[in-house]
Amino acid sequence: MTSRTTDHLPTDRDFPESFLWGAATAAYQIEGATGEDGRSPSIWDTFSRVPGAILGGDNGDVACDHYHRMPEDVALMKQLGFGAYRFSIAWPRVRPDARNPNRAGIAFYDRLVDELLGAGILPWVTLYHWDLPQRLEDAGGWLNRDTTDRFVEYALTTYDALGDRVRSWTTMNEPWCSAFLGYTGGQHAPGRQEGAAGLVAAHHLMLAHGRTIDELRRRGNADDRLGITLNLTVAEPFDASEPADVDAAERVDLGFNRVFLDPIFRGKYDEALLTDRDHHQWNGRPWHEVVRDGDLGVISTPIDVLGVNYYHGDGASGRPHPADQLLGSATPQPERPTVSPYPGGQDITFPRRGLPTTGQDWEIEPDGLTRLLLRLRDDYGVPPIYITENGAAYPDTVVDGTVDDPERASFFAEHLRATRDAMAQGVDVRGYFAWSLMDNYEWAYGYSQRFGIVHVDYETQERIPKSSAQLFSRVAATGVLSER
Ligand code: IFM
Repeated sequence: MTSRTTDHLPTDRDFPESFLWGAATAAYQIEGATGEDGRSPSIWDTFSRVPGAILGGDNGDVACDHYHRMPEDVALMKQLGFGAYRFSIAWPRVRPDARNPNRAGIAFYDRLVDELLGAGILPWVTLYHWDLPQRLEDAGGWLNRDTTDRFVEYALTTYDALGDRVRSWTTMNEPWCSAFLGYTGGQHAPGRQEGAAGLVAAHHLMLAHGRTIDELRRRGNADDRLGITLNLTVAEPFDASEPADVDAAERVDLGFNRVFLDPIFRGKYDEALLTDRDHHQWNGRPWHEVVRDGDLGVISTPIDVLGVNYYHGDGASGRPHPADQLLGSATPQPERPTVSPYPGGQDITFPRRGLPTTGQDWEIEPDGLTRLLLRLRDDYGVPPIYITENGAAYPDTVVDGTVDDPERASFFAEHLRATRDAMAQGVDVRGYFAWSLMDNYEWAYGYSQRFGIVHVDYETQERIPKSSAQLFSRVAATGVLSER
C-alpha cells in the first residue's frame, strides 16, 4: 500500500521531534445523534432542511455516527500513531437552552477526553465550529451582541468540565465562514444574505473570542495554549496588469484575511472596512456603529498560538469571465441562488489560473502556504503557528476493501514540504492536523465531498484507512517526508 504513495513524495524534508501530528474533525460533521442526550437543534439542523441549500438535501442527523462509535475512532487514531486530535464541542449539547449546562451532553466530551488521554493522544478542543444553538439565532444570532455573553458562559462551562485535562483551547474555527458565508453570502447556516451583516457578525465573533481568551486566562493554567483558528488565503490579481483585478485581490485580502488579522494582532480595522458607505450599511446605519469603545482592546488580547487553515490561494478578478472558466464550475453546486460573501464584492470572480485542481475543483497551490506563513510572521508577528487544517476532497473508490488515494497523499506531501520551507526560513510552525480524520458532512456539499484520510461507508459506517492515512502515519512516526 505504501509503495505507490511514496512515489509521489518529495525527497528531502523533515520535521523536529517535538512537531505535533494529528487529524481534525468538527462536531456536526461527524457526530450524528442530533436528538440525543438533551442536545437542542443548531442552526445547521435548521439550514440543512432549507430546500436547495445542501447538495442532495443531506443533513448531519447520523453523519459518521461518531457519537456512538467514539471509542473505535479513538482506537483507529492510536493505530495510526497520531499525537493529537483536534475536535469541536457542540454548543447545543453543552448548553441546549443556551443558559443551563446539560450533564449528559458534557459527559460525551468527558469520555472522549479520557479515551484520548488513555490512548496517549493530546486533545485539541475547538469551542465553536459553526453549530450555534438555533434559539440564539432566533434572538439575532451573531448580529446580537448578547450572543457574546452566551458564548463566554458556554466556554466557561466547557472549561470547568474539561480544563483539568485539556490544555489546548481554540475559541473559533474559521470565523470568516460563520460571518460571511452565514450572514452575507448565505451559503452556510443561518443562510442570511444581508450584505454588511457579515461584518457585524465578524465583529461579535471576534469579541466573543477575545472575551473568552481573557476569561480562560484568568481561570486557567499556565500551560494552556489558548488561540483561534483562521482560514487564510493568499490573494493575488488574476491579471496583475489589470487594475480591476489588482483591486479585487486587495478586497479579497481585506475581506478574508485582514478583517480578522488586523483586529486580533493590531487592535484595529482598516479604514477601508469602516468608510465605504455604499457597501457597509447595516440596518440603515454604518455597520461599525456596533464597535464600542474598548472592543478592539478585548479582541487583541494576546493569544498563545494561531491555528491556520489553508486549502488554496485566490486569483481574484474584478471583471466578468465565462461561467465555465470559473473555479467550481466543474462540480455540482447547491441550488440556492448565490450571493458573494464579500460585502460590496459582487463583481469579484475567481477564474481558473491553469493550476491543478482537487476533485472539488479547488486550486492546488502549496507554495501559497509558504508565502502565507512568511507573511503572518513578517506583517503580524504572530505567536507559534499550528496548521490546524489542510487537505483535499477526491472521489475515492473502494477496491477489494482498500482505498488508494495517491492524489490526496501527494497533496499532503506537497503542503508539508511547503510548511517545512517556511520553517526553514524561520517561521515557528509547531504542528499539522490533516483535514479530516474521516470522510464527513461537508456542509453545503452534504456527503458529496470526501476529505478523510479514513474512508467512511455511510451505509455500514465501516471505516477504511486510505493509503494517504498510511503515508500520514509514517511521516508522523518518522518526521521524514520520504524514505531516504
Ligand atoms: O469541512 C470544512 C471544515 O469544517 C472547515 N474548514 C474547511 C473544511 C473543508 O471545506
